Amino acid sequence: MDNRLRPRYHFTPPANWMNDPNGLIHWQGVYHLFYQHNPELPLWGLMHWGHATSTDLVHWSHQPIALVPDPDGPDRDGCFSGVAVNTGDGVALMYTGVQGEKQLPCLAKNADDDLTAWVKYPGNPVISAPPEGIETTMYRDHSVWKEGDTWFQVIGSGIAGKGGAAMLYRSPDLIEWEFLHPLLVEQPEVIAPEWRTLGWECPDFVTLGDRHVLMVSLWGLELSGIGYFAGTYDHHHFTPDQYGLVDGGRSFYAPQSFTDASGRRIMFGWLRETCSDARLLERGWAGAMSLPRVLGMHEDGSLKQTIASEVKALRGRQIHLDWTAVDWFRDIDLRGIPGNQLEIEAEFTPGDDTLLAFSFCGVDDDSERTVISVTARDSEFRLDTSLSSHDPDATGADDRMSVTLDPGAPVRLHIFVDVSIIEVILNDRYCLTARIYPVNNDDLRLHISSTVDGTIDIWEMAPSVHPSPVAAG
Ligand code: DQQ
Repeated sequence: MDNRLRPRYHFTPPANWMNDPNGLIHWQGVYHLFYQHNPELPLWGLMHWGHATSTDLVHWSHQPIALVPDPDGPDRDGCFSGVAVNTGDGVALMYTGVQGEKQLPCLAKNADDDLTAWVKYPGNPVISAPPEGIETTMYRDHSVWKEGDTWFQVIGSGIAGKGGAAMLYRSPDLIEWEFLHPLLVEQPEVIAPEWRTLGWECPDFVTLGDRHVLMVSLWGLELSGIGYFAGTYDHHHFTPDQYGLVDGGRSFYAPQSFTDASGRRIMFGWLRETCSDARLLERGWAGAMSLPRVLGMHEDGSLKQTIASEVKALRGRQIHLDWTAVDWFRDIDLRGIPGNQLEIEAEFTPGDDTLLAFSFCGVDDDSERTVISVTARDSEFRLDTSLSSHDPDATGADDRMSVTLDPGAPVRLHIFVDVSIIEVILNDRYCLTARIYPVNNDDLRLHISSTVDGTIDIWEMAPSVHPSPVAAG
C-alpha cells in the first residue's frame, strides 16, 4: 500500500474503496460512522457497509464490515447508501438493496450494542417498487425521521423530464410504508443550469431551529455537487425559500448528517478522489471523509457550517501573524510546521478591490501550486487545483463560488490542509473542498497575498491515529 498521499487527520478506510457516509448515529456514547465500501479493490464495486467508531468525533477505530450483500437476497448486487435510526429498543438501518435493475429500501436491526452484528428483515425490500403513476428515472437512498409515533422517510429520485425529486412516505413501524407525495421536485427556475440533474441521490431532510433543510446530491451531470433547499415544513409539505450549494468543490459528495447527544446536527461528506483508477490501484486505498461539520442557520435563513470544536484537540504548535498588506505573494516561515498538515484561521476586512490568496506550493518550486482566493471586487471565492499536480493522472479544477461579502465586515477563512485534502470554509457559509496530488508531496510551502491587513493563525495538526483494523467479519 502506498500511503504517501493518504490524509492523516481525515478519516480514510483501512484499505480499498470508500464512498458515502452511511448510518451516522451517536449511540450509547459512541459515534458510529458506516460507509460505502468495496473491500476487494480500491475501486467502486460490490458495495458493503464499512464501519468505524469514535468517542470524540476525531479519533476513529476501524470495526468489522457491518453489512454484506446476501447472494440470495434483495441486496445481492450491493448494500447501497442508507441511514441509522434509534428505535427506542435498538437501532434500525434503512438502506438501498440492489438486485439487478432494482434498487429498493431494505431494513436491518442491530443484534448487539456495539452495532457490529445486524439482522436483515426477512421481508425485504420493505417497499416493492417506486410510486405508481410517476415516471421515475432513479430511486435510492434514504432519510428517515419520526414525528410522534409515526416514521417518515424521503427517498432520492428523479422524474422523467423534470429532474431530481424526493419522495415522501410514512409508516407506523418502518416496515409498512405508504407513499404520500413528492416532498420536492427540482425547480429549474432556482437551480443554475450547470447544477440541473437527472436525479437527487442521498437526500437528507433535517430540522435546524424553526427551519427545515433538504440536502441532495446532484447526480447525473458532468458537474455534480450538493444542493440545499431551506424553508418551512408544515403538514408534510415543504416550502423552500432559499437554495444554495452545501459545498461548491467537486470532491465533496453524498453528505449525511445526524443529531448527537448534545443536540448538534453534524454532517460528514465523502471526499472523492480526482485521479485515475490506475493511481488508486497503485495506492491500495481510495476515499476520505470530510471533517465533521456542525450545521446551523444564518440569520438570513441560509445554511451555516462550522467545523466541530472537537477537531481543535488535534492542534499542536501555533504561529500567529499580524498581517500587513502586500501586493504580491509573501513566503511564510512555517517554523517546522509541515505545510501539508495544518489548519489556518485568517481574518481580514476587505475593501472593494481586495484580493486575498493563500497558495500552497511544492518545496522546490512553485510549478505545483494550489490557490485559495477571495476577490471582493468580483464577489468570488475560488479553489484552484488545476496546477496542483504534475501527475497527468490527477485531475485538477478551478472551482468557484459567487459570494456575498458585507461591506466593512470581516472575512473569515478556515482552511484545513491534510496531505491530499484541502477543505475551506468562508464566513461559516461557503465551502470549497478538493483533493490534490502534488508529486512533490512531502511538505508544502505557504505563500500569502492580501491587499489589506489582517490576522492569521496557523496550527500544526496531529494525525488522528487509526488503530489497526479488526479482521473483517
Ligand atoms: N452511492 C451509493 C448510492 C448513492 C451513491 C452507491 C452516491 O446509494 O446514490 O455506492 O454516491
